[in-house]
Amino acid sequence: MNNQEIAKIFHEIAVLLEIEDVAFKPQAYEKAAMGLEALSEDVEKIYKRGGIKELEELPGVGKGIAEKIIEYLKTGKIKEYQQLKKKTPVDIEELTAVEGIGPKTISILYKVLSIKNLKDLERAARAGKIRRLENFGEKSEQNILESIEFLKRSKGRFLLGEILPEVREIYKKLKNLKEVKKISLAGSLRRMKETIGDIDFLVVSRQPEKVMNFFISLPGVIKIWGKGATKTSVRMRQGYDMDIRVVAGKSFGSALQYFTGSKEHNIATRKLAMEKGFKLNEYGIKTEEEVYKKIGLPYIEPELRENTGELEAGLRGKLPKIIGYQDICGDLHCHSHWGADKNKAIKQIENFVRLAREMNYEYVGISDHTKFLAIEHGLDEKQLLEQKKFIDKLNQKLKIENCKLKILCGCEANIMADGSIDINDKTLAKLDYVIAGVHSQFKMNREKMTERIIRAMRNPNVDIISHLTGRIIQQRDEYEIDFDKILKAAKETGTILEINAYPVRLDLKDSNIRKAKEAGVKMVINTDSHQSEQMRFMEYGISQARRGWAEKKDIINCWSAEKMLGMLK
Ligand code: DGT
Ligand code: CA
Ligand code: CA
Repeated sequence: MNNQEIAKIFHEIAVLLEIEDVAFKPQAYEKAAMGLEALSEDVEKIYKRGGIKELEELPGVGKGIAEKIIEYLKTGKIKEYQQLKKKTPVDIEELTAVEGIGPKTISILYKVLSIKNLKDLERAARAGKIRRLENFGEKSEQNILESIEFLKRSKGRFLLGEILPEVREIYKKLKNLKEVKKISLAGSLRRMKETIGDIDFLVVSRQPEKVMNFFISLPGVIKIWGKGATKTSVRMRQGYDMDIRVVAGKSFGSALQYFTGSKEHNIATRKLAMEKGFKLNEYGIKTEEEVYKKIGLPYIEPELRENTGELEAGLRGKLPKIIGYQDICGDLHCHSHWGADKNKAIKQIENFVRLAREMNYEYVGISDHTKFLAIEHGLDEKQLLEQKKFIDKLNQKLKIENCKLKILCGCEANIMADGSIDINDKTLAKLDYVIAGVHSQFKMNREKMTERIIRAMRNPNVDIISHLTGRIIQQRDEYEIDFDKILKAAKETGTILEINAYPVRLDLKDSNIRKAKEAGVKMVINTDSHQSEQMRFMEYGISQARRGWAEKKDIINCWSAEKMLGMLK
């Protein structure tokens, strides 16, 4: 499609014109670019149908810009852009990605130091050349270097599970501020993405300066990228950035909808609005519900806002009723380390039980590693049965206390290279349930790995498959499998797939979950806790399931003990 390519050129023209100190035109190009991004029909088609007249009717497009569009359609280039680019031949996309670098800075850097791209910039900063420029100093040079470092490291993204607890503390502080009338998280954090680029707060206040002053003096702030009445950005000691935006109460809904994103969802909703004959922007609507209602949609949960079909589903009244954060009845993946130290493990199990009661669970399952995993002190057959006996006794004790919690005894066995399980069937059959997962030899080819897992699924004692991708986020890639084939086998054998809630793992990505649901394969959300407090990770598994459109009927630990145990038989 031509639209996105022309939009990109227009964005760059806007920056280049600003470098030239041209008034008004940059904003016009910026507006036109946004309009094009939101357009569903290719401009070429529009032009062929209605000529320049119809182009001029597009949002943000006047006569001058319409001519540029035609020039591009006819020649594949835009002369003005090429001339501007000749004068300032820099990589605009790369340089504007550095915090604090805008058109004015790009211009100075190019004119004085011939800096064209990120590499040039880093070299100059390291050589101490930036600080010698007028209006720059050691501080801005340091800022630039730090921002480049940040861009390089893990592409600047952070784990949801690492960030969320810290951000909640900050959220509380902001909420308690008397100048703050309303507050919400926005951006990828509100959508609960597995990794987060930066953190976005949205606030309603009549005294933005006070809010901004409080924000920049929060403990942990090490740098202020910019401070204004409507937006302020800071860097935290932990390495991530936080943005805060202040809006008027009457615009809270539209602003929240906009800043929650995703960008793709926004573009699609704005397109829908335009088709209905009005313009959707960040202003003027009080609640998100009203925003969606205006475009003929029911409320869409933030986790679904990725433009992967949620708008189409909403229009047809077919949005899923995704599981809620309070819908979980138990956790089936808790490690007690029975093989390492039995006395400690007993205490550990008691801790799991205590927390499970606190979390109002109906059941909690202990699933220790098995013997092949020697480094984890995996249990052999004898130890598994011994643990089962202990848990049976503990259950009796709970029953006497009139406690509704049931402790289940399972294991997390290993799927060997040939697909066999490292524990004999007789023992597996005696446990309440069996999880099996690949914990070794990840580098098999796709076909072999798929066969390996399917063979494990065909073992009638295996109920749940864990670690189906084997990835460790930002550390280890997924192993290769034919996911569709696995789904087919899971459906056939009634095997349950595990959504792992552990923050660096999150085996089963949102896209996997969505496919499993569509295939009618059941899933379980487990924390893989190695300490009782980690049972609180459940939330990250739930958010992953929500992002995968999962409903209560898809997730077996949203079910009562009776129904769930029936599934494990
Ligand atoms: P992140 O920070 O990379 O994890 O992802 P987000 O989604 O939090 O992105 P961010 O922080 O850049 O922007 C917050 C929201 O603002 C984003 O989800 C949607 C909206 N937004 C930002 N830039 C654009 C844009 O160029 N076009 C549109 N339509 N929306 C945007
Ligand atoms: Ca963000
Ligand atoms: Ca942001």
